[in-house]
Amino acid sequence: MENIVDIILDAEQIAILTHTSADGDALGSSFGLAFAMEYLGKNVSVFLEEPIPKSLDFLPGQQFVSEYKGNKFELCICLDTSDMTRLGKRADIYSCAQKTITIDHHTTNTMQADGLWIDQRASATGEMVYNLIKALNIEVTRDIAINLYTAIVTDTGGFRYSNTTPESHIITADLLSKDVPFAEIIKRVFDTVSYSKLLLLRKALQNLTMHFNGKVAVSYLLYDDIKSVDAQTDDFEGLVNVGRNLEGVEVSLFLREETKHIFKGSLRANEYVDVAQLASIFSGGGHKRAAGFSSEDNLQNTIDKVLAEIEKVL
Ligand SMILES: [Mn+2]
Repeated sequence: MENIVDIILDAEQIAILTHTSADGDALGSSFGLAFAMEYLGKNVSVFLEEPIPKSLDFLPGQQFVSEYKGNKFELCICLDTSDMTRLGKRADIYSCAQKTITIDHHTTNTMQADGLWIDQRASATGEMVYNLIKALNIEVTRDIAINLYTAIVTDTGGFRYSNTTPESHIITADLLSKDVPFAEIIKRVFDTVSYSKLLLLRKALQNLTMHFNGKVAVSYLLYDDIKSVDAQTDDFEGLVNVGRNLEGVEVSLFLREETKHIFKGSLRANEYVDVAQLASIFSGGGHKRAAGFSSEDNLQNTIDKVLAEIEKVL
């Protein structure tokens, strides 16, 4: 972290990036860090691939979001992003920057950087950003606290996932002391469901199948199903958990046809299957109990191949 602090202190213009389909940890970490960089007098911009999802539009710091005009940055900080493909169309901002920093908690991180900080024990990148802000001697303001709280609470599923640690709670306790409206945030990110998401859930349930004596749940959404309900990117969030939460299930696989003939796969495990390992067989990655991959094969082949790999580890 010392190296990262030095690189930050040396730079004037800073770009902050996070992964495509940015979630609570991605956006909360980015905006939280952007406020801290502004406090240090830096010229800071956040570049996103897509518009901010409705469930996260309460996050302060959206004034930092800029449109990329092709300029080169002194420093680019990449957050919560395990590899270059997850930067989408913004990969050049990172590769063209004079200096780079990557801060992430994914076990499968393959990024290269002048300052590389990977901590697999961190429940969220937001935890790491919190520790960085402390190391920079910056006061945690309410705006920073709302962002980092959202980052940690979303990546731990409301402190319910096994990645939750005493450290997550200690950091969150400090954040809550900054008057964070936590009940409203929890309601917004976990309990509020859009009508289009409800329609997708109905379709996903119709497509649900069980395998290996109920140990594996598989579901999917096809491109036309998704188009027909005018789905938002965050409408898919959590659909994989429907299978994971079924009694007796160890692994849940959820596939969605993101663009015609390209499937985005999500894998979740409950107790013992390492889905990061499974996802890596299909050039994906993630965490032990939550991972993802992409497939350009057709639906049935994709399901068959993943099931064959799951069978080996069950
Ligand atoms: Mn994360």
